Amino acid sequence: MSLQRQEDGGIAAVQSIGGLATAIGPYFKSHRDCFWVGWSGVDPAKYEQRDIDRMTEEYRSRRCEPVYLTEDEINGYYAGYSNDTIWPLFHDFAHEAKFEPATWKVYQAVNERFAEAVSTLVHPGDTVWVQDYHLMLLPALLRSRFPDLRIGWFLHIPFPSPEIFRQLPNGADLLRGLLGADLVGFHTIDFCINFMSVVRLLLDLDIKPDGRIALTDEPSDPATGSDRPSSRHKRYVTVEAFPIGIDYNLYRRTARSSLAQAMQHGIEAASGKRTRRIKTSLTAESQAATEAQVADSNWWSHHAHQELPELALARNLGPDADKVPRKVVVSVDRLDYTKGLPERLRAFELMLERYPKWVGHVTYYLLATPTRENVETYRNLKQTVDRLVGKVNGKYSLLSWTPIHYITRSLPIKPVCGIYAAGDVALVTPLRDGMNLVAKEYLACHDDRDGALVLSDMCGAARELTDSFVVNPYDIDAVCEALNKALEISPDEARRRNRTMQTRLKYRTADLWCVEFLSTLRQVSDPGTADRRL
Ligand code: GDG
Repeated sequence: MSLQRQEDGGIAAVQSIGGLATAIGPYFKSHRDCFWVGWSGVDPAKYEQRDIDRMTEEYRSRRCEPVYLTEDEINGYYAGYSNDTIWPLFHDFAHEAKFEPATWKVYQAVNERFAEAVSTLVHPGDTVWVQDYHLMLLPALLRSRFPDLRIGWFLHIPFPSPEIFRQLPNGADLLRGLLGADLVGFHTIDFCINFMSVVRLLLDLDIKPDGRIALTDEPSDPATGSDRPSSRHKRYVTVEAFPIGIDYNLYRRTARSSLAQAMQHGIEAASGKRTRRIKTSLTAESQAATEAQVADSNWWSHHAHQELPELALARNLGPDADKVPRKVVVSVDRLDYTKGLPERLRAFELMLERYPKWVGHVTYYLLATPTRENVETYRNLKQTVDRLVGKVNGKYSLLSWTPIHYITRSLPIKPVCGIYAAGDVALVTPLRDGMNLVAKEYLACHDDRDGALVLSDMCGAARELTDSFVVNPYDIDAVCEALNKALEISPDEARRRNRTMQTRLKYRTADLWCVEFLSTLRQVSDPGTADRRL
């Protein structure tokens, strides 16, 4: 949630979009004993001091402590080091990562600002849960101020292999920052292993067989002056995987709300699933022309190389056109280069080319929510996706059918669930992703219903949702084939596959994820328990 000034001068709360907000929002709302410290989303230079005071009050009344960042700080810390250095590198897009000493300095300074903000709120023995790659220095900054804090840190994105991580000029500093925590969490075991390998490689620290990293809080022993760690000050950092879940019932219920159903029915009608068939979707005039030309075999021999899509369709399918079912493919993503949108669009295009029976019958609803528009790579990506959607639509559109419905604005949760519910197939093919909640939300919206999931092997969710059609998202051919199979799956088979995955998702919710992380944190940071684990 962030506050924004409205045209009438008032201030309104706006829901943040993205995995972190989706995952932790419900826990935060239902647990009144916690406080959220975060960037205010507001540039203080654009407001009078009394407006800032009002906003601060408003935030605090919602148990939030705002950290106000200047435009330079946002550029250096958020757009810069966080999203132009760490984000691409951690997603294996090393060629996109920029290494600029200036943004690193701002990243350090802003982490200090967060440490100050948290310091005004905590007492010894309190628990602080630091979220994500924007605040990798914060655990150590807090540890040096409050040695008795319980500190956890969770990474929502992948943690890269040592070969990739060691490219980061300030990598060792980031690791030292993280080792201020008692518990360091990732979505998957693979990311834990990467992290431990990197710690061993860059910091040469001792890692116990159970995965704990042994540390000393003090760099040297004051009694002897030696650098040998004093066992009195030994502390352990536990590394563990906590695969994040979703609020399953929220998505299941929301998909059944009247607004979501209106959206679902609207999509089904627009794609012809509910009412029309391919033949009747042509206007009478064009259909007559099509039929006359198809009947004239001589015409075909001369014009086959320049046939209109309607003609190709009629020729290829003939009377069987009516037998091909209408289907809807959906996807929901932030417009981010890690989500693999261009590759996915190429696979969809290939599917239309290789399986012409789907032309006129499969409509793709692509919700691509704008994000990080102040980073150049994201603006370029938007242009690439615009162009590809235009290309496919230009190449395959019929008079009354458009292959891709492309929405580039953020929608409220009910229409998003309506889109999920309308999808016979969800195409979720990130090139790299920590978890990917969209795959899970789709399955929740198809509770007790058919619907097929095509899922990238490169996301954490693929480790859990093994009954989906798992594909390599870089392999356009494989995605095309998986999409075709998913479109052809029988309802019984789809339900059978979904049931196993849904059972898991129903149990492993976002709320349980929070509870498990926090109880593990309590356990590993309790000196008595920690000793027993030695
Ligand atoms: C990070 C990691 C990890 C998207 N557009 C709209 C909208 N969304 C919601 C989706 C979903 C969320 O945003 C996206 O979650 P993802 O998990 O797919 O991806 P990231 O934002 O990159 O999240 C990711 C996650 O953190 C959690 O740890 O899974 O790997 O990258 O909830 O529904 N929601 C609404 N309107 C939109 O237009 N209401």
